Amino acid sequence: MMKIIADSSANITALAGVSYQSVPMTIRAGERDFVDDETLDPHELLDYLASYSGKSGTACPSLDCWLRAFEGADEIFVLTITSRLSGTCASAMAARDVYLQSHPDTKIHVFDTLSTGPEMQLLAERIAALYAMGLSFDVICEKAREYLATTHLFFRLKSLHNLAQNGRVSKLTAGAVGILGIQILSTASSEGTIQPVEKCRGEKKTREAMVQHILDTGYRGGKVRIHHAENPDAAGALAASLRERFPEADIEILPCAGLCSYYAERGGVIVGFETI
Ligand code: X90
Repeated sequence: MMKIIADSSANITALAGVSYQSVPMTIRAGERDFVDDETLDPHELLDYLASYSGKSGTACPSLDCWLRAFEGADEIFVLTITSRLSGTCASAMAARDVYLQSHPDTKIHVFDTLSTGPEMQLLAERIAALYAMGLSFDVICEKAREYLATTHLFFRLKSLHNLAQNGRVSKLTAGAVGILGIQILSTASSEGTIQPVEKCRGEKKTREAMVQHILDTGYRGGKVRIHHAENPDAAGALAASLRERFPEADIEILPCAGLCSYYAERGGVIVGFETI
């Protein structure tokens, strides 16, 4: 059996036509641990965080979580959030090594996506499509890696507080935000780090800047996946702007699960797209 497994920052819990499993991260705030699985309500998480002024943080999946997810499959594709911002990839690689000792015939490939959310969704969908074509495990891995080099991620956040509090962006970068009405537009760099690209004021200008960066990066009507932290209006308006230029584009909108809701914060929008 083949299986695609991704950490919960991919924001998907199922994938058409294949066996898919999400492995949960954890969000910690004071006494409370929020496990980022299907039972987590991101709305409740965001409300709780808004009312909680202490320190909060996150934790990557344990080695055991991965081992349990591997069970029963013999061709396994693992997708993780960028290794530059999380221990998730290292934990998956360690689990792979342990698992292969007792299951030497199992094939496991770990993709460090150097990204998160919608770009992980695109890669998972691509792997499912390559598998449906009947290609071998190694060829799927090779083509999936090539595909990953043609997808990109942009995101707009109203606050970088949680990213800065947890050392995922510098305090200097974060300090520039937090001013009312200012949004920071950033991208996932080719090294898998957060790279701020522009400060925007106002909804329309932020959307226009995002569309411009997407076009400048080489978007020509391919797939787009938009994930948002309780901001369906901004996600919908972005999709509409892209459809004005590319009416046939395959665009899907999904709400963020817990991990991305925590870091993107309420109102954040993350977009992944193809340049092929
Ligand atoms: O290991 C852990 O505790 C998880 C740490 C995750 C840190 C970053 C999460 C970012 C989520 C925010 C915008 C997209 C960032 C792009 C990355 C290159 C969403």
